[in-house]
Amino acid sequence: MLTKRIIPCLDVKDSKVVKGKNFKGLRFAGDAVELARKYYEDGADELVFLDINASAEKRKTVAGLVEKISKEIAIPFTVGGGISEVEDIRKLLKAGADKVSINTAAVNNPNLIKESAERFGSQCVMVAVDAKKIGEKWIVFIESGKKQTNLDALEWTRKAESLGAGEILLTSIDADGTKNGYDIEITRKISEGVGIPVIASGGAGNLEDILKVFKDGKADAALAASIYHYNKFTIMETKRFLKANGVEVRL
Ligand code: 0VR
Repeated sequence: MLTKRIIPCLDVKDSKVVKGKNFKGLRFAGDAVELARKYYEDGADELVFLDINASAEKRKTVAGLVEKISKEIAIPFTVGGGISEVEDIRKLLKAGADKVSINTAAVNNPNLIKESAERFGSQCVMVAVDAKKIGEKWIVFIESGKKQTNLDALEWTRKAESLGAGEILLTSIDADGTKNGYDIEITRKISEGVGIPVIASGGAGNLEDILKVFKDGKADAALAASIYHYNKFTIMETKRFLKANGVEVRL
């Protein structure tokens, strides 16, 4: 039996943790190393670090930050942002990441998923899917939510799985930062549509939202940023609430 995972997310811009709404209006939310240590000590199951304005020249800075954070925590640590080739992944894994999250580059070059899974193992390869509801469909957006694709989110996650992705990180752009709850419908569709773990992301506002994404959304893990950065709840409070409501978690 797998326990459900609680995963805080550090969205990082120029080495500072930031938080916005619907991927916009980013404001300072804390120091990356301090928050990573705080979440680890508070019982996080994993940590996601997302360099949201990644670019080639920033790669070295990110690797340095990854190295610092990996020395502070003893839980699985996923790094994403601007990863576009196998060599980027090798460097980040060497710096201390346990997994990488690939988004834009996977859409532009799906073979990168296959190549990375063959080289490093599927367990290292998370495919991040940022989706927005348009009409009755959820469409995949890339480039930090700026560029709409013609991909249906469910079909894309299935293709990513077939290429070797070990996990899906599904973020609802509509829900991101709103604290109005996760997008349960698309989370459930994708959780039921693939055979690999799905991490729900975007919208967590209270403990009931997290319970709902596990119970109704069928997610394997819940990622959250706002509610933890702004100290609305602790991770331990989250886990105790989930346990009291019948969700198996690691306490
Ligand atoms: P909360 O709704 O605050 O829990 O946010 C969870 C999740 O959506 C964010 O941590 C993160 O995935 C949002 N992502 C991106 C971004 C935010 C700003 C700019 C770009 C991106 O590319 O994913």
